[in-house]
Amino acid sequence: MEKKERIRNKALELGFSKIGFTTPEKIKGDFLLNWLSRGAEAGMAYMRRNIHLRLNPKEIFPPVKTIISLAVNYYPGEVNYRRAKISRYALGRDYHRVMKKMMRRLFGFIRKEFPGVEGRFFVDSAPVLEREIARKAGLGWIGKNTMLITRQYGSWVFLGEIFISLELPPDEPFRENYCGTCNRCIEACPTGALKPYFLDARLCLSYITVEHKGEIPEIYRERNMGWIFGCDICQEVCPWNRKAVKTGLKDFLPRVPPSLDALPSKEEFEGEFKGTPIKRAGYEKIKRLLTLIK
Ligand code: B12
Repeated sequence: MEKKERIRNKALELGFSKIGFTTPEKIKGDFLLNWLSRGAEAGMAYMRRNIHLRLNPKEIFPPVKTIISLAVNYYPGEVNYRRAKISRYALGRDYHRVMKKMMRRLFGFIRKEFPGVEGRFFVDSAPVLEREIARKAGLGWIGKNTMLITRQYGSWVFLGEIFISLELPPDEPFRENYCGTCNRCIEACPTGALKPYFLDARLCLSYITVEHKGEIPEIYRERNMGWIFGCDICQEVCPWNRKAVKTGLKDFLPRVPPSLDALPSKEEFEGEFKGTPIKRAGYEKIKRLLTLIK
């Protein structure tokens, strides 16, 4: 069997939904520079650091010859939201941990099959333009809501990469774009954070609820639509997410209720949300946002 085929089969066996192979050449980064020049990264100062690394994957891991891009479907099935909504990506176990574990296994397999191969794997954990790399590896296209959208699972996928020193023939990049004239995500965003293929984090409910430190901006008070951790609106309205398939991974099934009806005590909060992304927001912030939701 071809080398790529063996890796692909193992990845699917381990629970990955999609896999693609690409080369680590320099990425044309106009979109990143443009995004930063408009201040759209808001308070995420780390996005300004290491720009050269984001655009030059080889600088992250010089021996790299091939980047393996991996996607995992995390769609938790239908969610009945009430007040104080938690976005779907945060309902299950923390994806960083889950994906790292899966990637460690896949990399272990690669090393066994191809002795001497060196590598590194990342999920959000390095300055990597994960969506653009996934597109280049053929996994899907980048939609107007800036999400990487796959034909089979829509945009409900997490992304991760394994950089390896083994040279493999790259897959065809995804060149089509199936957003067409649809603008549902742009129209649905309650804060006007989205323009086609551009997201202004200063206005994004996901940024405000998850990343933002300090005083809660006025726009959140006015238009939070009930989101207290993350926001799924630009994905919920996407026609490509209509036929989403429920994840086959138990780790991503909801472990916590999707809506917080009342404020738990600090101890309850820390216990209940242990191991999920929401704990990272911290009790005080959730408590504050709960007083502001409509
Ligand atoms: C910073 C960050 C955020 C920020 C900023 C998001 C953003 N759109 O840039 C905030 C906090 C708002 C955020 C929110 C979310 N995030 Co986030 N985030 C990241 C992170 C760490 C970096 C993204 C980045 O580099 N942004 C800078 C911009 C310039 O790059 P970009 O995202 O690739 O988007 C640009 C391209 O789309 C580019 N572009 C590409 N092709 C084309 C083509 C054309 C024609 C044009 C004009 C432009 C264009 O234009 C965009 C500029 O806006 C990544 C992990 C990673 N290391 O990549 C996760 C990541 C993007 N996030 C992820 C997720 C799940 C989310 C949320 C869904 C969580 C939630 N439910 O609340 C939301 C979605 C909001 C949204 N619509 O993007 C996933 C996305 C998976 C996917 N299928 O795309 C990632 C990949 C994490 C992961 N490992 O799975 N996130």
